[in-house]
Amino acid sequence: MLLRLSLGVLPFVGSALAQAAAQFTDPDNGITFWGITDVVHDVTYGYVFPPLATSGSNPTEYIGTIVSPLVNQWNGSVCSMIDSLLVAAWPNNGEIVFTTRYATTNVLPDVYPGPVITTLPTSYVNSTHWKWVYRCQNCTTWVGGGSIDVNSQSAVPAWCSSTIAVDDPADPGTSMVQHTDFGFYFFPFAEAHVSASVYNNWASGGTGGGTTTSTTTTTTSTGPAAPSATPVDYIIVGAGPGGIITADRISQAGKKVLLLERGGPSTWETGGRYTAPWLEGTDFTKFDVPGLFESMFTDPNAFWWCKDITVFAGCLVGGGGAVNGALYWLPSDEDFSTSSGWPTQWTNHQPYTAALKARLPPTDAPSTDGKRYLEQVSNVVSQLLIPQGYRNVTINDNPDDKDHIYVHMTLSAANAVDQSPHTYKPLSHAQTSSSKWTHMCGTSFETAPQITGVKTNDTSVLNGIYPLNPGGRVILSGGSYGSARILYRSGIGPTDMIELVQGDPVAGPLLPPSSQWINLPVGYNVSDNPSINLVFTHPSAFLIFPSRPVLKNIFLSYDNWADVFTPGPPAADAAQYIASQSGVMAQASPRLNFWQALGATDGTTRWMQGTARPGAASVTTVYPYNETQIFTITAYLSSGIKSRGRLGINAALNALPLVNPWLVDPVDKSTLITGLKDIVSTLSLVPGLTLITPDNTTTIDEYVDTYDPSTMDSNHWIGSNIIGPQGKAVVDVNTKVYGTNNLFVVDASIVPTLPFGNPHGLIMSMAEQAAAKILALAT
Ligand SMILES: Cc1cc2nc3c(=O)[nH]c(=O)nc-3n(C[C@H](O)[C@H](O)[C@H](O)COP(=O)(O)OP(=O)(O)OC[C@H]3O[C@@H](n4cnc5c(N)ncnc54)[C@H](O)[C@@H]3O)c2cc1C
Ligand SMILES: *[C@@H]1O[C@H](CO)[C@@H](O)[C@H](O)[C@H]1NC(C)=O
Ligand SMILES: *[C@@H]1O[C@H](CO)[C@@H](O)[C@H](O)[C@H]1NC(C)=O
Ligand SMILES: *[C@@H]1O[C@H](CO)[C@@H](O)[C@H](O)[C@H]1NC(C)=O
Ligand SMILES: *[C@@H]1O[C@H](CO)[C@@H](O)[C@H](O)[C@H]1NC(C)=O
Ligand SMILES: *[C@@H]1O[C@H](CO)[C@@H](O)[C@H](O)[C@H]1NC(C)=O
Ligand SMILES: *[C@@H]1O[C@H](CO)[C@@H](O)[C@H](O)[C@H]1NC(C)=O
Ligand SMILES: *[C@@H]1O[C@H](CO)[C@@H](O)[C@H](O)[C@H]1NC(C)=O
Ligand SMILES: CC(=O)N[C@H]1CO[C@H](CO)[C@@H](O)[C@@H]1O
Repeated sequence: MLLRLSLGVLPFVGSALAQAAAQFTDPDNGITFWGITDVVHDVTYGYVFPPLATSGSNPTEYIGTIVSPLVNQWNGSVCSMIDSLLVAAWPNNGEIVFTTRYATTNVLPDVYPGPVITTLPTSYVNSTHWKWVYRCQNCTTWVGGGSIDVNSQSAVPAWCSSTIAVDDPADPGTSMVQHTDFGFYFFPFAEAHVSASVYNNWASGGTGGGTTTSTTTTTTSTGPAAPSATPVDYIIVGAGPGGIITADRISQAGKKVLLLERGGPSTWETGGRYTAPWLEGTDFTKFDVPGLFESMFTDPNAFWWCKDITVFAGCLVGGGGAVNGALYWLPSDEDFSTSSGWPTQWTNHQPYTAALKARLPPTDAPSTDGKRYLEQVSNVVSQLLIPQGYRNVTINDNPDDKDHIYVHMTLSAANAVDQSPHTYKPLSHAQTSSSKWTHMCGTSFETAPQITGVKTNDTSVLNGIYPLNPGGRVILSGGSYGSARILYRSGIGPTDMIELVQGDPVAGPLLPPSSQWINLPVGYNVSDNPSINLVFTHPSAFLIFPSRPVLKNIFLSYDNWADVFTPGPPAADAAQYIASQSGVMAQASPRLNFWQALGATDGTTRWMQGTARPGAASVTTVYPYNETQIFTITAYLSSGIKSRGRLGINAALNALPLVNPWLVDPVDKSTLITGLKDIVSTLSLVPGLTLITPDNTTTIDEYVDTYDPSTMDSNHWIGSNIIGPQGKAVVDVNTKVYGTNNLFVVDASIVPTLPFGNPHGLIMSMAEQAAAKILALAT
């Protein structure tokens, strides 16, 4: 099979960057590696470095590890890759054979002689696994000027594996096939250093514990000189769509509000200055320009992702709203109905949705010249849909009309500048009580049930605590994963999660005594749209940027959006955007969206959303195809989904899915299959249109059966702090956490069921309504 995978992975089409490294200790030797265990093959990769060059010796080496299962005597190779330097290994007759290769082109890489590798004594092959612990010297810089920045906070190394055995397993210089699978992960090189004495002990085969030299963030301030922070009426933790809107509306009502955001600024207006080289000298950051959306997933300096959440989550001002595709659908009545799980008091959403619409008007033609660009995909896909009875509508004119409609992609962007949710920003920030509010991580709450303040990692205030005025309230808006974690760290949630916090040396001692823990289903009931990609070719050229990059290495081929950040779009498109915010860069990659109701065998109705865009993140076909002709339809199952999963934390307090929520319910799966078959049912009516993934050697049923569940992630997580009745839910009708007097949650996590489309429109309307309900409560 020809397998083309690209780094240009869209959030709603894949999750190649979904993992973040965490620290773990090898029980056989005490080495504290940083790394990951890839979720598909269960292979662990880790690295630990000597002290930073500035403070110690050995700046060019590291100790690495690979631990791999021996599934079915599988003896394919596994590799660990930093930039283009690849260290591959495989078992052979009870020993581990390894090689270093340097990958520059789309051919088999040559053996690369520079690195000096020593296998350390705690390596072995047992009946189920092989484990390799190795010292790699002369491994952090290489010919051609490449190097690892061992002080970087967010590098992106790769793992790769092949299920095909190397040609001659005894020979390190053997020829080997291209790796059949790979992934990337975030790696904080700056954290993964130990002292010289500890490193040198391990590097010479010694064992025993070591402590990292990196500064561990502690949440308590010990300085007696730190002053108490000024109390406020409301502390809102998290500046995503939920938190910004809530802060804005509550401060507008005259309350004194402190908004705390763990990340830094994003758009120009919020103080962000990170931008593409072609935008230098303008007031447009990466987060302002809709057309840069796909570069969120290809930029090696991806500081905006939360590094302690294993799925995509934005940790910066605007949260997910600053890094998302800004697809913007106003909620329908059904989205806020009791049958969707909302309490009766929430069904009158219209005034709040109208307030949102007035503040953040949707547009399906964001380019300031009113034109739409690169519409070939729309033209082809509408030819596919019209014979199925689809109608062309303007979606946000009538959000209740969703069956068999197709629409232009619709953005929350005013004048082709990404506005979500930044139109709310100036008001709220002008009215926060503190000029200092970013880079502040809320960690837990003081003294439930009556919360008196929020504990943060800010060492400049007494004990890191921001206090409330009498009658004050805390509103948690940290997102589906972030909010759940703060609750666990405050003793609120299922016991198994709080016990993990108890085991943490920093967070454990800050927990209240177990008699004060509040047992609520925090993290249960989560839902996310399962999404499946269909890839097509059509003779229309979909090439966005004619200057395709050279293939970077043996297994990565960039899709066409990869150029948008650097070197940038063609000069004329760049100039047009800078001069008048018009043209190709005025919108994100999707072009056409469509919806359809699907009757299901359990007697209920489920809905399917389709999103079409030029390019593809992954193609699997036995036939050759023309890369300039590919486009993707992502089909998501939306309203009516029954499947639920669970999220939580691990012992490192990283937040992660514990039980995947995609297609758990068999009727969800069969209904999505029906929808996919409907999409392609009119294929033969569109001249020149070919489905290449799955191709005609694979049925839709087989395709869905073998689809990697982790790539069904749509980043639309909801439900971890579900609203509903006492005993079943986490927050009550006013979004107050059960068992507390003054702790509220306003973010995606309270939403009981997924709406018709991408959720941030619904989440913002929800926040408008929640702010009104909270303000209406007697203090
Ligand atoms: C890559 C991606 C693409 C998406 N595309 C779309 C799309 O096109 N259309 C759409 O409608 N939806 C999209 N979504 C989903 C949408 O962005 C989210 O549903 C939405 O952002 C959720 O809003 P929220 O306020 O609940 O949480 P978030 O947006 O996650 O915001 C939470 C905020 O809280 C901060 N925070 C968390 N913990 C703490 C703490 N302890 N202390 C201080 N601050 C903290 C975080 O840094 C973050 O800023 C996408 C999401 C992602 C990740
Ligand atoms: C593993 O390698 C050995 C030696 O080359 C070979 O005989 C065996 O068939 C391989 N096993 C698999 C499952 O490929
Ligand atoms: C490190 O590797 C490079 C590249 O192969 C080589 O030129 C250099 O001599 C090596 N340095 C040492 C100290 O081995
Ligand atoms: C083999 O090694 C792996 C990795 O260290 C370990 O998890 C596993 O328990 C070992 N299996 C046996 C049978 O000893
Ligand atoms: C729907 O029809 C209108 C009027 O002909 C047209 O301007 C618009 O582009 C069409 N929308 C789509 C998504 O094709
Ligand atoms: C608090 O945490 C944030 C987010 O992790 C970080 O940027 C900031 O530097 C931390 N502050 C302190 C004082 O450690
Ligand atoms: C690929 O498709 C483009 C656009 O249709 C076309 O111009 C080009 O000739 C095709 N290339 C090949 C090799 O067929
Ligand atoms: C399958 O697709 C290939 C490539 O598009 C085509 O050449 C072939 O004729 C198709 N086979 C069938 C049975 O339709
Ligand atoms: C409102 C709701 O559906 N709550 C459910 C959340 O999950 C817990 C644990 O599975 C259930 O008991 C609740 O009924």
